[in-house]
Amino acid sequence: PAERDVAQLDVVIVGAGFAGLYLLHRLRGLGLTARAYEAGSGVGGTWFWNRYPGARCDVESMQYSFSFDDELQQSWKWSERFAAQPEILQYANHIADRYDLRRDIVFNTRITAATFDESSATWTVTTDRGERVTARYCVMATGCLSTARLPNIKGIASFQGATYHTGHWPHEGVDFTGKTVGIIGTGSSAIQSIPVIAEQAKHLTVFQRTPNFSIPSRNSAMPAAYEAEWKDDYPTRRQRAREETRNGIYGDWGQVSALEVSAGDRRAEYERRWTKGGLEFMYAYNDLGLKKEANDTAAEFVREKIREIVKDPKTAELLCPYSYPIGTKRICVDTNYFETFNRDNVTLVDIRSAPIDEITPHGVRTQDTEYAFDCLVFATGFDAMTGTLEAMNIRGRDGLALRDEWAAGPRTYLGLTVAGFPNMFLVTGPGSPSVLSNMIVSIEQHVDWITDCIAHLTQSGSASIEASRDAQDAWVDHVNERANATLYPQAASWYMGANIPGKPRIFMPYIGGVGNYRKICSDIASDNYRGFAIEKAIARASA
Ligand code: NA7
Repeated sequence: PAERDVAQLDVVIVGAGFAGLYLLHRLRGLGLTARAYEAGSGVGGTWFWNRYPGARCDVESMQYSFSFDDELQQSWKWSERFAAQPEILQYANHIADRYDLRRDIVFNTRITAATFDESSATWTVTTDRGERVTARYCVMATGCLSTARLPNIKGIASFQGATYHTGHWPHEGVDFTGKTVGIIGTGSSAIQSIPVIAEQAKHLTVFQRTPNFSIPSRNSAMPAAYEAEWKDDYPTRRQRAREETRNGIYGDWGQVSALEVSAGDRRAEYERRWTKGGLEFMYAYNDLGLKKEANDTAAEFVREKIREIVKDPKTAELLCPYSYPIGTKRICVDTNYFETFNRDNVTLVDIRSAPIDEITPHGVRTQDTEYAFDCLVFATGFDAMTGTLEAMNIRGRDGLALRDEWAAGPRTYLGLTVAGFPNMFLVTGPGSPSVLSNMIVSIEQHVDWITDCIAHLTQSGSASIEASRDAQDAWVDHVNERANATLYPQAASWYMGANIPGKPRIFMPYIGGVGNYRKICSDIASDNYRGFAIEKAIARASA
């Protein structure tokens, strides 16, 4: 074979985003040899690739940051309440430098395959540079939204102007000054970029298939008193976020049903939260994700706001979401999104009623109109949660392909492991809270659990760990049961795989809450890794 063996390690890590970085740091602490392979030319994962204008995190920076090192969290200074992409990328680079991680990261290298060898209980991963690396453990720190997806619209390759996908934005940036621009999609990436592109472009046309709920962020420069209050109380707040919340975000969580209070009080509460801004709007009552009637009160409040903000009543109505309960598709957080539709240089086109027929060399043709553009922006999302894993040729026991195992939807034990794939771990995999949570909180929990598990195996002289089919089946049932008790499966969302034609419709993340989930994971580990088979010695194949 043309491949060359380049290394033998204890652990091979795929990806150098926040998960891969923290893993490297923790594994080194155990004295293990670990190396991360990264397709990009730098660290940061999501924040390395998604450089579109207006990209920022919806979780406040005081919380979207690592908590494992108090000196780090005390010394790092965020400039805004919601940091923008360049600052988060700077933070990722700071992590890499501070813990001297770069010497164990191989950049510009994509893992194309990973194969488990039963006789030695090791993984061999293959890179797109023809290298082969062998390791006892393989950890997929590949992110949940890392395979960008272009729509399959006829003629897409024929467009002669510049095209961009928000998830693969050019490093040098794009200047839209004087340009006529079309953008397809109105998800979170579009909602963040549209106001910024509109300020530059000569004209921006937004092609909307499904309107989205969005809450104003009320972002600002970081208030010094706010930062100090957080830093003083960090240990308590971080602990509460981890252990007591549904999504790993410390905040103002309402404890009562929306239906228990008077219409007047409810209105005042929504108003207060809308004025404050951010995701906390969705925490107003404890049943917004559970009962349609409760959910309707919040949804209608947001629709009223859209009608108030957007001056043209027809445009306002088109921007109002009706087809799914609020929050069951990823809620968006914006800066001037709805306001942007009051600009003279912005047009909203409803492609639900008149779909796009084709992309032409000069623009977009819908069923009733032809539009000419200098540039086209695809804000069309990702093959979420499974796309990146399935794009690799991952083979476990008996040559079993992960792709085949997951043909009817992903199956995992705890979102951390897969039966038939010993010694492979997933960080924030399907079946874990992942995308329903503050990702950094979930990443820290997964990395800590994985590192503790590897430490346990190493100390006990074990060769392999593997989830049992029974434990996995029970976990998948539990994940589905929890999802079905909520309103979430009612939306055609990427949580459900609904954005990818042909992808099985399964609610992929675990909705039982990060606090509960953390406890389940810890209990399983303390109970001698319940549901896992641990092999003491390596089963040597006869020569
Ligand atoms: P999303 O949230 O998946 O949004 C993709 C958008 O693109 C959404 O509005 C889609 O409409 C639209 N889309 C996708 N395919 C098409 C086609 N074929 N035609 C027209 N419109 C299309 O991706 P984002 O990048 O915005 O956000 C991803 C996550 O990143 C976000 O949730 C945060 O967690 C951060 P649809 O709704 O399917 O009708």
